[in-house]
Amino acid sequence: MHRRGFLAAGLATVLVSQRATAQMKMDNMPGMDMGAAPQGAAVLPEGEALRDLSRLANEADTPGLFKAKLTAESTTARFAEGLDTPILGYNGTSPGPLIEAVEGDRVEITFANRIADEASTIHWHGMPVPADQDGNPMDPVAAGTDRTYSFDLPEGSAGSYWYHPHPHGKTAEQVYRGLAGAFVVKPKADPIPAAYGDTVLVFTDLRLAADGTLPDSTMTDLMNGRVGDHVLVNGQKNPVLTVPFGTKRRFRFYNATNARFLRLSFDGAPMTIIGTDGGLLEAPVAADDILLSPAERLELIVSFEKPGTATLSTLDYDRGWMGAGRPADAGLALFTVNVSETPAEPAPPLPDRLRPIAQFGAPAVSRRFVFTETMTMNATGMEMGFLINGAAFDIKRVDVVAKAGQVELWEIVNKTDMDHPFHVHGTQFQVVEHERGGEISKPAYRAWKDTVNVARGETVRLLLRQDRPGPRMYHCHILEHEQLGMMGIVDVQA
Ligand SMILES: [Cu+2]
Repeated sequence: MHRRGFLAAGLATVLVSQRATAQMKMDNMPGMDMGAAPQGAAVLPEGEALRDLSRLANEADTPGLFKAKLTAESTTARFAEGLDTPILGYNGTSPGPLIEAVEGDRVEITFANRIADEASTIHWHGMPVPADQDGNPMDPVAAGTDRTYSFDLPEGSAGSYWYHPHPHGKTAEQVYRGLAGAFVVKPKADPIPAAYGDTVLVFTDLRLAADGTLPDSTMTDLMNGRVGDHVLVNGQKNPVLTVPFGTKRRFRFYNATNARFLRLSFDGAPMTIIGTDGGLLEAPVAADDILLSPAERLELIVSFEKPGTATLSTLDYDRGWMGAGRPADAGLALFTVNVSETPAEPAPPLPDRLRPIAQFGAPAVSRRFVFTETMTMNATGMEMGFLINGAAFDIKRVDVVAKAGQVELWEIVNKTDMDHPFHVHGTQFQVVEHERGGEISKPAYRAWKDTVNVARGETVRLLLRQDRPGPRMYHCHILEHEQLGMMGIVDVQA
């Protein structure tokens, strides 16, 4: 049988026999029901003014030091009128507070894990931090305990990073329950005119039951990654920002969803890409639409050139879906900008050159990582795996040994029926080429990235170098796939 047919048939069998036998073999998963998620039960208000993210205050008196505390704990959020939703928040909010520090700063953030009965960590996604400060699953922070993460932000590290939990077996759940926040590292000298502002938009994905609770994940969620019913921007549904016409605005878009691919266009306002995960490009690049896979970020300048309404909406993108219930992905209005009749104050133009990006030298080592998925039926139900080089993640196994400071070519081969966004901890890489159906294409621009989508049937080649020793994770950033095995450990040796 064709494999896709097998997968669909396997799923149908499981769905029919759900009460009797369906069972997935994995650690630490909450009890789950097999049915489809309740759809459209709760109505969320739209059109409220965009709220600024709260900011994590710097408690240090010393220049060059950023010192603060982040507490993860149960709290409630008011998404739908009259309903308090139990969520997890950092310092009581979801998304967590925006952290803003400057290149050259030392960062000391004490993490207080107040999640009941669950270990957690804080992973500094994309940031050049030492391995033992990076919130790996091997370094859990037990419930009720604190730990301080300390690291320096090197010169040249300005970029749009984020933070989220990474505990073994619980990452997907802690993130969809609300734990994620943006961490912006500012350069000492910024080539982007200050008049453009700097607005962080964190996209999350909410599924809300009629009673206001967050439903447990279903089998469909585990296979495809959990996709919610409402894409939120800074915790709000389709919020509104009003700007004078002629405004140029700098935005940082964060895909902090578990599994939703966001192909976006700003109807009525031209977009220019100026940066990626790891900071600015060499030169601005105009874009009609953009694709942000889970965990990716982009920095954009949007020009609001005529009075009226400019809407940021989703476009169709088929990332591969197993079984029934593929969510509608096109036509969601995420964010609305009202462009007023008042003309904007004149602002300086966007520079033609933003910064140089050094090219890597020739790689000393080439490595190949092949993604596969397996689904087998047995007497107790269905067993499912998302594998790299034929193996599911084992927290005690080192998959790759690398040498600090050495350039490596990584070839990521996706032999599955779904796209998988590939993320490497501890460094930024450069994508060299994509290959699909024998056709090789180069990226449109050179860029620093820590997450790249590897589409179905595609091979992505990238160059990277790990400069700090210690174990680093690499994994699919559909968090349910990471949890079902699509992760490995590279041990970087000094
Ligand atoms: Cu995946």
